[in-house]
Amino acid sequence: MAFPEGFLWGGATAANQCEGAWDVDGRGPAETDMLTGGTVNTPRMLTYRMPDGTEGAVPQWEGVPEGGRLAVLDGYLYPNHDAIDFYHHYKEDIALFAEMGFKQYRMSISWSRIYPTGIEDEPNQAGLDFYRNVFLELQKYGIEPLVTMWHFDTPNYIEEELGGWENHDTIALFDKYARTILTEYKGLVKNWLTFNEINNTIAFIEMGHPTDEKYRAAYQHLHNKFVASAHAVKMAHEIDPAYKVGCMICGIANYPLTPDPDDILANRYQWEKNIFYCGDVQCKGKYPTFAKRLWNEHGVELEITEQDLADLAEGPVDFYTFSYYMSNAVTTHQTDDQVGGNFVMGAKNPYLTYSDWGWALDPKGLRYYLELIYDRYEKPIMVVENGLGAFDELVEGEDGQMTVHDDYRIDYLREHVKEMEIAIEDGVDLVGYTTWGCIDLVSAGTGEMRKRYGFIYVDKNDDGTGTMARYKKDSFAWYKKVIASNGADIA
Ligand code: BGP
Repeated sequence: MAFPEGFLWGGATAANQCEGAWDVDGRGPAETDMLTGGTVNTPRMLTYRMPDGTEGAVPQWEGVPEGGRLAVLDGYLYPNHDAIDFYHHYKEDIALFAEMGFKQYRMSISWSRIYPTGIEDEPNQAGLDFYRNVFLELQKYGIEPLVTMWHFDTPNYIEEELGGWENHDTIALFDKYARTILTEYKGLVKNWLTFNEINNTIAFIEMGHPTDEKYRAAYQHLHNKFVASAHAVKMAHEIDPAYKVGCMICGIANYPLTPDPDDILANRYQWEKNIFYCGDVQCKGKYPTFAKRLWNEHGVELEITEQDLADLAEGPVDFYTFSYYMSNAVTTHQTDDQVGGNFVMGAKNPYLTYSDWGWALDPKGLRYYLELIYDRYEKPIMVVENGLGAFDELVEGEDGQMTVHDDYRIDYLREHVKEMEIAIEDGVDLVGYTTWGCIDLVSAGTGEMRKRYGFIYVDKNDDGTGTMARYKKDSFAWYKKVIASNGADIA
């Protein structure tokens, strides 16, 4: 049997996409609270108010006009405000995860529940209590938490008043937050991730209208996060030697569309810019040689201190994690057949099929990615997001219970599990797998509820209606069987 004993099967969520209770018990706002819903063709918008009182909305990757401040406005729907109300349903949800046999549950802590603006001296006790209760509930069932410290939700005060991640001083605020949670949850948590899909910072600005200045800001933003991540790793090891800390990369397998040497080079550079740049710094503790070329392309000059470089060298991560949904084809040739997905645009690959949201379905790309990355870093790896966002239809099952017949989801997951198995046989030290959105939640990219990933259906609609009732889909029983057999029975 390929999957090693103790393999960490489970599921993943993020605070901003499932908790709801956005302004409850002292939580402060984050940018994700001012994001509207979108669709596959229309972007999520950030809503804002100008000093003169005029109001407006811009696509999320554009940023608000100079002087504007994010604001919750009348007439807009903000899906993350209530999400699936995990804040009040966590006991019921964790019981369902336990019923599936989860060994691990990946979740994130919302920074602004702990420090509402980020600058307080003392943490918000109600926020600390909430996560303690969640960890205790997981402990009851023997489920290991895998905790992401940052999943898209910097306190808004830091973003707007202090310059966000472009400001080197934000590192110290993150240090304080990291120290608080690492100290508070000692004994309840073993495995941590610092920044979710840290590499999306560059891909994200490229979705809009990137300028050299935007590239400079994005690379500086990343540098500051690298240093904060290295601090967190070092701190974690000091606070509890049993702690292990990983990086988290948006993992997209890139292929050249043609054998034209220009495409081969462009593809390699895409790997470097989008995937290796962050992984190398976080796994090796130093910038790779090609960083210079990337910076020079946009005349970027970064503020990097000697101390920063020393800190990076002292804080390489213990393991590598990534999300995997799709591959991407890279070409220098003109192509009308463009596809987008997970914050990246590429050419359409004629050998693949695509999801309803245009994401390439490519299980073999997962094996490709795992083998390539393991060879590069030789650190334990976890796939911490994978899954199919699809339309689900709630119907009455044979037992009279409401359910979803989601064979398409089972097929998708099965094919990916098969590829993980081959990668393990080929020598990859793969130690865990948490499928994305194990319970339906708000889509990060489009803000939709109807883009569903879960084994558990949540009765919540895009217009905000719904009872929040939870129902088991067919995939629930399938995954339970996969976990119980440690991946041997995936039929
Ligand atoms: C990743 C994020 C998740 C998640 C997932 C699916 O980018 O880490 O937060 O949402 O992709 O994407 P989407 O929600 O856009 O379907």
